[in-house]
Amino acid sequence: MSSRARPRVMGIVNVTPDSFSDGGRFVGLAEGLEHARRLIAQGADILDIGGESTRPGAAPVSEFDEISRVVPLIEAIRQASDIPISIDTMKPQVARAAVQAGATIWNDVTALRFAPEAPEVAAELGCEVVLMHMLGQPGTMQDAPRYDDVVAEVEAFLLARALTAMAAGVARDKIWLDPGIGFGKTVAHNLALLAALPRFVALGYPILLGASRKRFIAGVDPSAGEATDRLGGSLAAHLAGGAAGVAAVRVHDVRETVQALEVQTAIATA
Ligand code: HH2
Repeated sequence: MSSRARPRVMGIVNVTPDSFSDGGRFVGLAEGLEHARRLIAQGADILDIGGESTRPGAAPVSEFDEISRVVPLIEAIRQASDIPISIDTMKPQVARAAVQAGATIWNDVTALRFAPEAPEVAAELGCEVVLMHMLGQPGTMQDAPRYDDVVAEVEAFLLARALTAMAAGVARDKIWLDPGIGFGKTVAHNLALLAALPRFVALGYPILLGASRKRFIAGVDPSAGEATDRLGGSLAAHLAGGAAGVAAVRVHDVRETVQALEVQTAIATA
């Protein structure tokens, strides 16, 4: 029995031509806004706006292009709703422009390592910051990733990045941690991290979990070759997050995820 609230559901809105699971579908401002409105109607608690794909082989995007993609969308969402907005970027100047446009969370898959000034910019912006673990670089991270103890190494990395952020002036209560499912990890590494979610939650920082439609699901169920065939596996992973007490889950399938987490909480509090 538990009275804990369910994780918040962060809906993914990509304004990129090449993101891995909805590639080419939500490219322009009008489509992005329509998608954002749909996710809000489906019960999203947060929207994560991304203008650059981290998919292996994805084309890099210039700072100017990334800002031109995300800022008008953030402004348009801000006009339509007061839902919290996170900006999924590794570039400090994109984060700055996004926060000025109304984002309140900087979601950084490089954990403030992309540019030397990133930790100071995070402190100056005063926003919440998601520090995610990634081994290597997006282009090559899936080339035979190796760990002696994946859970211990990801944990040590995240704690070290939290210390770096705090040393630059980011308040402790603004920091979230994310084990980075799929970022430089084999199927076995991803499963070990999911099994260890209670240990990550016990670190005392809010944990964000992003397993939505990721390739490890096809490692367990080879029939799930297409990203859109992975709803069941995504729900299973995010329910494991709910059971462990993660603060939020980053998903494409908002309605189904909200329903699954609501039922999980209803059972736990029955
Ligand atoms: N996964 C992706 C992007 N950003 N951010 C966090 N904090 N955690 C994640 O697990 C995470 C993330 C995956 O990126 P991409 O390949 O661009 O696909 P999509 O944005 O459709 O999930």
